Amino acid sequence: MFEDLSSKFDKVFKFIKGKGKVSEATIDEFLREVRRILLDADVNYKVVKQFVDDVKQRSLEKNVIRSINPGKIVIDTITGELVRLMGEKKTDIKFSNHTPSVIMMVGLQGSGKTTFSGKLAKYLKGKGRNPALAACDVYRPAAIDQLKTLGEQIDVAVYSDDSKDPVKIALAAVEFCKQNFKDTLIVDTAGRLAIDDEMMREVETLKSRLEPSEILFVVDAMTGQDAVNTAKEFHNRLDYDGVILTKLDGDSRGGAALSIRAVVEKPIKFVGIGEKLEAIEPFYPDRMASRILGKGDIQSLVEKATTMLPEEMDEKKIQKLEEKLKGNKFDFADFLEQLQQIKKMGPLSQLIGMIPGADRMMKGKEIDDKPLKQVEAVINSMTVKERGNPDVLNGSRRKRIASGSGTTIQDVNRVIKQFYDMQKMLKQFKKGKGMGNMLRGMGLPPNFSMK
Ligand SMILES: Nc1nc2c(ncn2[C@@H]2O[C@H](COP(=O)(O)OP(=O)(O)OP(=O)(O)O)[C@@H](O)[C@H]2O)c(=O)[nH]1
Ligand SMILES: [Mg+2]
Repeated sequence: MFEDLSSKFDKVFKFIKGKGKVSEATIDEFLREVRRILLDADVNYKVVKQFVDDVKQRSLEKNVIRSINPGKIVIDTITGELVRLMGEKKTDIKFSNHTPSVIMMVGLQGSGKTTFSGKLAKYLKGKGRNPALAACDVYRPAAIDQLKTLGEQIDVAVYSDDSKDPVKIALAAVEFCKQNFKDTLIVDTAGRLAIDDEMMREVETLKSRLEPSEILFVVDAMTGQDAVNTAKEFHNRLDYDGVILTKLDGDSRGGAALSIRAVVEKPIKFVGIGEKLEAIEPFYPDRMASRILGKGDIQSLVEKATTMLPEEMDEKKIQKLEEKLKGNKFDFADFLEQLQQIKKMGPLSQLIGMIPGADRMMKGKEIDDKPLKQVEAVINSMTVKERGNPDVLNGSRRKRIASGSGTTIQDVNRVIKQFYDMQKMLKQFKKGKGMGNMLRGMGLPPNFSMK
């Protein structure tokens, strides 16, 4: 996410960090560079101007010119201003005090409304709510089926009928919720290629008839400044409550994420970071700033791991693992289990982005889950005896495993080395509690930095 932006900031930060003392001219030179970086990232030019002016003024207020550590002052100010730009605090979904709370999705065609409806339903279900979905896109022939398929995947009821009238469908869905004790109704609406009056009237009518507790404007982050413009137009007509930024997993330059809040004064509530239903994250301005500045997002990583642990790795499993480690019995079967844990957390490319500095390190490199799959294939080609006693893996066994798993001897050797590395690392965690347990569940190295 935003690798380009991060590496440019990194470079310009190095410039200012190297200065013992600065003049106002140096600050201006530095800020001109910052301005260029933001414009290159497709941030709205008015937003950029305000941002740069604010950073300058605050830095001067903090006496940056007299300071012996001007770099720190400027960088801290930029960090703070980025957070402010994106809205300071995470903003939650609002629910009404009668049921069902209605959450309505609006946005252009292909922005990700239907996908996000599914993601949100799954997310809210995980938070203990009992949602249903309403299929109000009556124009695109496959739209209803698309939502139904999503609903099936997450075991959430989808209300649809063939009345061809979105308002009627939505009102009937509200009744459906009341009868079936659903506390939340997520309404998926139809998109258009561009803003047109008919679509706007339709969503306006839906708004006035449904009185949603929340209208979410869904927008594709990859569309940059266009995203900001449509956000504004929708806002003028609908006065929605929050923005959903989708496709942040693509090579979005960051412009939409950084401009939208300032332009429409509505918070970004969630981001979509993939096509899968679990690829949703609440939007935390401070964490996003941290990612943009290449400092990673340890908090989200920790949350991902800890929210996963209770169901995936219960106390018993942890205890069993601990006993195995004590007796030096951590074997390939356990290794495989660890790998599966990591896989459950989502695609590697997503996790990498949360590790400080890793985005930049991996820049331009293809991050795929293939190596993980290869490791799995290798372990799967081992006999039970081999999994339990890795030490028996001599040359001929390795050769057999390679041909059985469709890999090479080198691949098998690498997997075996990784296994021993992991075994070593886990031993160091033997007595570790809390963070240690968590990292162990994730297979991260013990010297993993918390900065
Ligand atoms: N990579 C990525 N793809 C996404 C994300 N969200 C949605 N998509 C994809 O974008 C495409 C369009 O998504 P939909 O949810 O159908 O979009 P929509 O707004 O409902 O589109 P219409 O119903 O035609 O208006 C699909 O192929 C989705 O899989 C995301 O966060 N990341
Ligand atoms: Mg749709």
